[in-house]
Amino acid sequence: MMQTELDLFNPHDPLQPQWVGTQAVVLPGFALQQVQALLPVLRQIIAQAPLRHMFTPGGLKMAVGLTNCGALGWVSDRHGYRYSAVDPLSNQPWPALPEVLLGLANRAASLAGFSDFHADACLVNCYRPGNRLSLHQDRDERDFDQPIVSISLGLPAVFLLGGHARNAPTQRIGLRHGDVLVWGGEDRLRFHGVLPLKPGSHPLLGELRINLTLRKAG
Ligand code: MD6
Ligand code: FE
Repeated sequence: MMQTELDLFNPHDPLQPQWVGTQAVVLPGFALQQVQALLPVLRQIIAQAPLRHMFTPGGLKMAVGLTNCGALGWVSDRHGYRYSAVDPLSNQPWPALPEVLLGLANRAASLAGFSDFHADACLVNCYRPGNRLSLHQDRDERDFDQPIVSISLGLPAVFLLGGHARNAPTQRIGLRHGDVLVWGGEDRLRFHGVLPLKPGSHPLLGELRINLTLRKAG
């Protein structure tokens, strides 16, 4: 089925923000108009700082491919999780955070009620069918008053939004190509993850889902 047909049979109104928490909102299709500008920029970032599979502190290799752009990048290895100003593969700064991404993130954050978002880091996560992201909290950033803006591209995924305890019930949120999720405030430290990606092929990205999360890390 073509993307346009999928959109026509979309179960929810593509324009209506969906609040999934008191300070967490999905903006369906919010990034769609920027996709054509984003893809070459993303390609450039990945050429400069290649996707890689990082190791968790416990020694497990992450299934999701990862890279970063911005002044700070999230890294994981046997010593732990942290933000680093240099790419450990090259010992060079990460690629700059492109204006097209910053502008999009600021507009999304404002709509969600966060009008002074100052992103300095963008984590690029690349999923292939079968890849998942286990439940976690994002707590390596300095200022939890700053929100996180998450942009989904390519294959759809089911995002799990939990509570403040790992064993709290989770809600399932469908994230499709072009959807933007903004969360912050009292929702900022909720556990979350991504269910195994279903097989499929996206017209623009193929057998891939890319998630961009912009944060103020430093
Ligand atoms: C993903 N996202 O959607 C993984 N974290 O592939 C995250 O881990 C995430 O989307 C914090 C805020 C928004 C997110
Ligand atoms: Fe996260």
